[in-house]
Amino acid sequence: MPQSLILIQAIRGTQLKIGLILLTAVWAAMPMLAQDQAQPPRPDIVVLLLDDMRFDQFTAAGHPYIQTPTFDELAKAGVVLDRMYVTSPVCGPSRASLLTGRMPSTHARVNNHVWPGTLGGVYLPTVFHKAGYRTAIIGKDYEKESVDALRDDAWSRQFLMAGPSWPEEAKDFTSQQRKDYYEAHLYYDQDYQVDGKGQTVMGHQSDVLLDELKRFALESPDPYFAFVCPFAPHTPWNPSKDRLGKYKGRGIPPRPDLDLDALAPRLQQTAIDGHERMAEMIEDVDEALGRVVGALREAGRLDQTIIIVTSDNGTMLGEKGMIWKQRPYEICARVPMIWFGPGSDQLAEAGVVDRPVSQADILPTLAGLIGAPLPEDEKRYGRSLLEPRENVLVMQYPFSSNSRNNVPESLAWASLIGKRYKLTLRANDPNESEVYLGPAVELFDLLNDPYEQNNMAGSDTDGVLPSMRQELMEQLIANDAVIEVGE
Ligand SMILES: [Ca+2]
Repeated sequence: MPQSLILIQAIRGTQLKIGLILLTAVWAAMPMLAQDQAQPPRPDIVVLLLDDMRFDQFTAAGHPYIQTPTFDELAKAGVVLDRMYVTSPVCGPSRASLLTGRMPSTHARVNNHVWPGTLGGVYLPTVFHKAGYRTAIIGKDYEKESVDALRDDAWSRQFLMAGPSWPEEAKDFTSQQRKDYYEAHLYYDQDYQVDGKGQTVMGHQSDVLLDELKRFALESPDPYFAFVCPFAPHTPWNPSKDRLGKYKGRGIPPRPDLDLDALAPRLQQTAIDGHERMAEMIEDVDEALGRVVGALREAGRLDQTIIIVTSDNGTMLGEKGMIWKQRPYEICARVPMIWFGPGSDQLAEAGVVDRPVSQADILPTLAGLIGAPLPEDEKRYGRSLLEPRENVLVMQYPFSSNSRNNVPESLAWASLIGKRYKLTLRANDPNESEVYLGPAVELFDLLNDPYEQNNMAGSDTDGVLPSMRQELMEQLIANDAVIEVGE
């Protein structure tokens, strides 16, 4: 910074003091002011990643009975990207893509049971940490075994749900004991790992985590980045005691593709419970986030804060006669995406509100916004949301193995999703695994058939299938992914 020597006269009472003080001169500061204005903004940033929340589960998205005043306020003041897709509609691969900008095929966290030694490429909190941000992960941490080497440098604060104080018999991810432990303990009076130390915190998890965010935000010198990951509204569906039962009897919001009769009777009740309890659980998060927003407003920091509300995948609860995620349908692959605060005007102007965008784009967008450009990485799929895409890629690996060493080589299915058309190719099912089920080729006109009920693959009256198929295969090759399909 250029500096000038100037003379300061200070008069105190009758005493005249003359000092030479090294200051930035007024005339020298003028061009600096212009330069400062050109510097990228340094907003505080909160990414709130809910677990399994569908794109239609907040009031502003048209849900018939849920009440989410905080999400709605943020959506109204900011922007809603209505066509946000995850890279893969299941927790592990999706979250790893948000943190790296890579597709599952290139970060290698291809399903929930595979933890690669490293995710490769950049790692979101490290980018912010190096840019001078204080960073925090609060809640569900699903990549810890993939990024151990990076953790200490990446997160300034870790407030993680669960930890080694879990009983030994509940540590096996797939065991009945794990399921029982979840049912009994998850969401209330849980164990947390706070900067590496076990701690039991009383109260509902959504309150505990959002209160931790409030504490972290208010105590942080500018700027901070917080990655907040409640387990809500994931199963087990345990809303706060105050809200439990609020929507009992309200049932499943009607949709043309809702076919409860196609479900076994015991699953019909599960679908109904799921819709009602998830609404209650999302309201818990909304209310807790409302306290954070209120505190930031009171502290005069809300205007400088980006708040992103999104989810790692959607889920079917009776729609299409299924209870499942990991399917290519909109209700699984498309997620809510609210962007509040700095950057929202640019996103609206970029015309991406109703265009398909990828959740892998969040990291490059935020990095560009704070002036921390990412190093070149030809394996990074994500790019700035300010550069609209024609189509987005979604992929799904099989989920049939519990072995961490058994990395599947071929995809179960892959989709190319454009503004109007959506093409899905499915592989032949070698193991009769659930995620493969469905036609080998599906082509939907999302404009005229938003519930994906009329597969046009056999007719393709619009003649879009060959070019979409070619682009899909090219994108898979570019992302090191393989799908074995017939001609
Ligand atoms: Ca999930």
